[in-house]
Parts: sequence; structure tokens; C-alpha cells
Amino acid sequence: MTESSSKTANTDYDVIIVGAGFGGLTAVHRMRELGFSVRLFEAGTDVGGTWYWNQYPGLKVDVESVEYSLSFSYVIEQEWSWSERYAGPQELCRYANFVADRLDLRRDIQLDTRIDSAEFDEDSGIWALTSNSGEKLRSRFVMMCTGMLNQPIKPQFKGLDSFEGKQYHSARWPKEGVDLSDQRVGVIGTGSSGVQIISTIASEVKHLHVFHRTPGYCLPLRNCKMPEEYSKRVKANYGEWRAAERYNSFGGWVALNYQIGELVTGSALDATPEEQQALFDERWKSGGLSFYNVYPDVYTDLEANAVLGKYLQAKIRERIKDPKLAEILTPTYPVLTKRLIAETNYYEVYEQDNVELVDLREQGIDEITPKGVRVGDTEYELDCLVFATGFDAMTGSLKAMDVRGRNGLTFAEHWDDGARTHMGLMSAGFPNLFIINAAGSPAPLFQPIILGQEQVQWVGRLLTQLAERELNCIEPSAEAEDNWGGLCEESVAATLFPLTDSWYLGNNVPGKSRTGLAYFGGMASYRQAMTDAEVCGYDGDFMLSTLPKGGN
Ligand code: N01
Repeated sequence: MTESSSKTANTDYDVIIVGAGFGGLTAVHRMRELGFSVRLFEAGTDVGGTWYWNQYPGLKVDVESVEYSLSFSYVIEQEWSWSERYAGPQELCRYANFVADRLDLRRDIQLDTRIDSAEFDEDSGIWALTSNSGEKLRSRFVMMCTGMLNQPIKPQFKGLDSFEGKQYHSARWPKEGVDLSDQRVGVIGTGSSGVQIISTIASEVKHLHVFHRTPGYCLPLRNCKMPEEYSKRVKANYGEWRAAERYNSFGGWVALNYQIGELVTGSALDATPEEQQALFDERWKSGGLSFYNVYPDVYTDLEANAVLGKYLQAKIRERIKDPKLAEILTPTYPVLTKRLIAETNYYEVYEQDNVELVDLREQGIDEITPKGVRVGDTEYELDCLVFATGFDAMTGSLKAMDVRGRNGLTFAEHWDDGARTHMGLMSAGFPNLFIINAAGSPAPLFQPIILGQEQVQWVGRLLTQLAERELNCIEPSAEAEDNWGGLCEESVAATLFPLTDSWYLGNNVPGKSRTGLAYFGGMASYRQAMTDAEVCGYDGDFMLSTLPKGGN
């Protein structure tokens, strides 16, 4: 780093990173490699990010473990071996710990420390951060690696606090576990979290009521012990495979059917019924979310989408004996416009005598009572209530934090009408603050672990360039944010996603604007936008300066 960089300006660190998930761990390593002084703060007592916080029963990552892993270190890639095709949170946290130890990251990580506030000083161009223990810290740059699905939400049902039993949220499950045997349990929500919880606890609890509103496309995960041959093949081909993920695929993932780098091209409508069937059967057999890699026009064309939709609807119906239940549980919205749900024996659970589905399609939950949940005239008595009701995705973490940019502007204010960012990496009025894997980026579609690394690398190159040019302050213009917001809107309008309510569009949170929430243009065009910004030296869309004026 040069003299103009942050170290000379009375800071504790060049870069402060918030959050010890995979984005944060990558950031510590990269910033250190580039010669910056760095400190990462994590509210949890261990590294692992989303896998530290989400430890509900039955959780398995829905992306293949070999793919859901960091690619920036050859040593890490080669030395770590996954035990299962889809790892659970404990193994994912062990992996995060392995990364932290193997790369000697721990000396720059402070656990059990929540950053409560961050304030930008316009004169010095320095961020002042305060932790929950009152520790005060100053840095030139801040990287918010706080995750896209981190802020849990609970619908504000009437009487919520009157319930006399225990309440849990899927995203804050007690690490020591919960004994649910002999309990009458109610689960609200049947997204990825709810479905995995339901499938796992059904055999354990006395009685399970599933409060069910919208059926999802639930597909068998087909988890298994990691086949050794597959693991070896992946390790030998990681480079080629990662390149395909980054450069060619829409969503940043390609490892499917134990094959590497085979992306489907061409229209579903040009394929013969036999070809469609053969491809879909192969995906079905493979399991997991392999249906993300099918004909690309399933994302953009209703007719093409219906080809896959009908196939999966039939597969779901086949698994449910009771026709009434089959009708309730079979989704009808365009497939893939909400995230696919990876499960194990989910539909079969409804055959158990102790499991009852409460259909909320016509009549929602009226209130939570001291004894349970009331829907219309029926009160369901419960000992325990599980909220698997999701997250304030993409924007929730930063809106909840007291982050103040220029003129005391907070994210809650700046993002009130939508997520205003440039490329999902920075926001106007928040100089030198970088956002990883969240608002304005393609996070919902992409494999977050791939995207986060790309973004961290981009920030690293940017900070290096700033130092070389003897600059120390950068922020995007309001116009650049407008343009990016417009691109986000154009990109989503070209797809089928707006046809369905989902957290992708923010409409799982009452009143939340979807503007600029995410970019739906695909991995290749997102990477191109990042490259274009670099190639022109960040001029145009970004404002660059040296603070304080005239040097430190
Ligand atoms: O949350 P969700 P999630 N009354 O928003 C229901 C990732 N993830 O935590 O669809 C009744 O998907 C709501 O109903 P509806 C993954 O990306 C990954 O399950 O709005 N019900 C829905 O059923 C995933 O997509 C993994 O009609 C209400 C549920 O709550 C994302 O996280 C595991 C309600 C919320 O589903 C979020 O998943 C877990 C109300 N008032 C999560 N309000 C893996 O890798 C909400 N609901 C495996």
C-alpha cells in the first residue's frame, strides 16, 4: 500500500469486515494477501455465517457440497474432503473452521462481537464502528459480508406473544437442539426450511400440524455418502469446472448428475418430447436442484416453462396417495420462479397418522392464542410453534444495522423505496463501504459462494488501484444507482420471476419495494459489468477522491 492509503490516517485497520461466513473469510484472506491490515467482526461465537445461525433439524445444503465450497485457494480445494454429497450445517461449519485455520485467518477474526453501528466521517473519510461491548474502531474501508438471508422474519400475527408454549424460528434454532418428542408441534411455513424441518421431526413428535399456504416444487435431494471417485474427479477438474460456472452458466452452478461443466443449451420447445423426457428423467434421477440446469428458456418463456412445470407436477402427484392432499400440495405457479425445495421423504410424511396439514389457501391464520393457533373457528392446540417463515432477504441485515453514511443517511432511509446500489457492490452516500452477496447483486439466483468470491476479488483490485492512484475514497453516483436499478428492473422483466410472489422480489415482506433488489441478467453479464467498471478505471459511475482534501 502507498502512503495515501488508510494506514496513515489514524485508523485501526485499513479494512473492517463484518460477518464470518464464506464471503467474510474470503475477504480476510484476500485483503491480507494484498497487504491491507484487516479485522473481521462476527456476532456469533464461531465462523460459518448462515450455517452457524441456521441449524434446524434436517438441514442440508441444497447445492452439491463439492460445488458449495471456496475456489480461491488450491490448498483448500485439494485438502478438504466432504463426507456427504450435500453437507449439513455442522460439516459446513467444520469446513469454515478448516478454512480459517488452514489459512491462518483466526488472528484477524474477532468472534462474539456484534458491530452495532458504523458512521462515516466526511472530513477524514474514515468509518467509525462501535461494537456491542462498546469497543470503538476506525477503518478507511468497510466490507459488509452480512449475508443475503440473515434477518429472520415472523409474521406479526395477532396474539403472537400470548402463546404459552415454546416458539422457535428456523433461522435461530438452538444449537443444543430441542427435544420435541411427545410435543404437539405446529410448523408455519413450507419453504426450504419448513419442508426440511417437517420431514425430519414428523417421526419424532407426538403430533404435527403443518400450516400450509403455497405449495412449492419439492424435489428429492438424494443425499448420500460422497462417492470417492466423484470427489477425486472433481478435484482433478476443479479449474475447468469453476471457469464454466463463472463464465457460462446463468446462475453460477454446473455440477450436476455427477457430471462436470455440462450446461444445457437450446430451447425446450425445439426439443422433442422424448428428448425433454430423457433430460428431465436424468435430472430427476440425479436429485437435488439439478433442474436449474435445463433448457435456458424455462426462465423466460411460459410455454417452455410449462414443459418442465408439468413434468414436476406429475412427479409430485405420483407421490401423494390422497387426491385432496395432492391437489393442495401440487404447485401451479411457473416452476423456478420461487426457489426449488430439496427434500427427503417430504410428501410421504403426510401419510403418517400424527401429521395433519392445515390448508391456509382460503383462510389464513387468524391469531395465535395462549394455547395454539386459530384458523377460522378451529383452534389447534400446541406445545411448540416453529416459524419457518423466511427472511427479509438481500436488504434486511443492513437496514437493521445503524450504518450512517454522508449526512447521517442510513440504509433504512436510502433503501426505503428499493435497494439503491451500483452493481450490488456500493451505495451512493456510503463511501468506501462494500456490500458482498446482497442487495442489487444477482445473489438470489447465483451460487452465493461463487458470487461472493467474485465480488471480494473485485473489491481487492479496486482498493489496489485506489492506492496506486493515491486516492482513498470512492462511491457511486446517484445516477449510476438509478441506471443499475433500471437494469435490475429490465433484467427481471425479461424473465418469468415477476409472475410469482417470493423473497427474490421482496414481496414476502409487507410493503417492501422490489426495485433494485436483485439483478437477474445472469452471471456472464454481471461479471461483464464488473469488468467494464474496472477497465475504465471506475470513472463515470464512481466518484473518486482523496480525503481529507490535500492529503492525510
Ligand atoms: O423461507 P421462505 P425459507 N402465514 O421465504 C410461509 C434458502 N434456504 O427459510 O409461500 C402462513 O422460502 C410462506 O408461505 P408463502 C433458500 O434459498 C436454503 O424456507 O408466502 N405462511 C413460505 O411457505 C430459500 O429459498 C436452504 O405462501 C406464511 C414460508 O413461510 C430461502 O433460504 C435451507 C406466512 C417461508 O418460506 C428461504 O427459505 C433453508 C403467513 N403469514 C433455506 N408468512 C438449503 O440450502 C410466510 N409464510 C437447504
